[in-house]
Amino acid sequence: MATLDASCSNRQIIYPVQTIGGVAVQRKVFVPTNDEFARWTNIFTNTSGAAITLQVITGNNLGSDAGTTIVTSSSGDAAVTTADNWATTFQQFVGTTSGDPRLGHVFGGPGALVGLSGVSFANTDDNPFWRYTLTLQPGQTQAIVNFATGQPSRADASAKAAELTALAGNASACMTANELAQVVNYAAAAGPGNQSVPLADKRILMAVAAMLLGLGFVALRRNHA
Ligand SMILES: [Ca+2]
Ligand SMILES: [Ca+2]
Repeated sequence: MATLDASCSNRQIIYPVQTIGGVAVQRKVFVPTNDEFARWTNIFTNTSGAAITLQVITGNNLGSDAGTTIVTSSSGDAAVTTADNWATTFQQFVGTTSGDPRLGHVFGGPGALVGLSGVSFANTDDNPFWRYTLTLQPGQTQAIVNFATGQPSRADASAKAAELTALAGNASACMTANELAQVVNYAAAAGPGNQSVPLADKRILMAVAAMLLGLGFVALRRNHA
């Protein structure tokens, strides 16, 4: 059963560890009171005696349905690729306004040890997903952190997404030094050792994050922003 993180003023939900094919998996979800984002920390520990390479894949339901429209990405274009650190989307306007917030999706930070190994992000599809490939030595732990932000304007969504790639300040609140050291998809977090080890054991692991963004971000409206 999930519990609230008392050391984080109950602003973080801690999910129980599940073991999947020799990997212990745990998720923590944090929503601050003083900023505009949700943070997913997914923690993977190799509990087996051999190296394991796994694919970590997010699953998303943005709530923007067939109106899903990509605004931009960290490279400055509307094509989301594995080279991007973030992307922003919104639900295409009907009439003069959209009741949905503009969304920012943060995959990682520049210069990180581990970037995206795959991404599916397209207009009209509100179920985008992206993938990381991790290699864990026996006993090793690595963590992947993602952020989502809901904002009143497209420009605000892009600005907040770019800010979160630093994984600093509010973005790293309620993470221990040990947890930050395990994060591999943000350079600022340092991350554990290198990954240049032969792939002894290939497995597929789907970490499905149900990012039901609409639930978290209501009452944000602005015409054509
Ligand atoms: Ca919607
Ligand atoms: Ca791009």
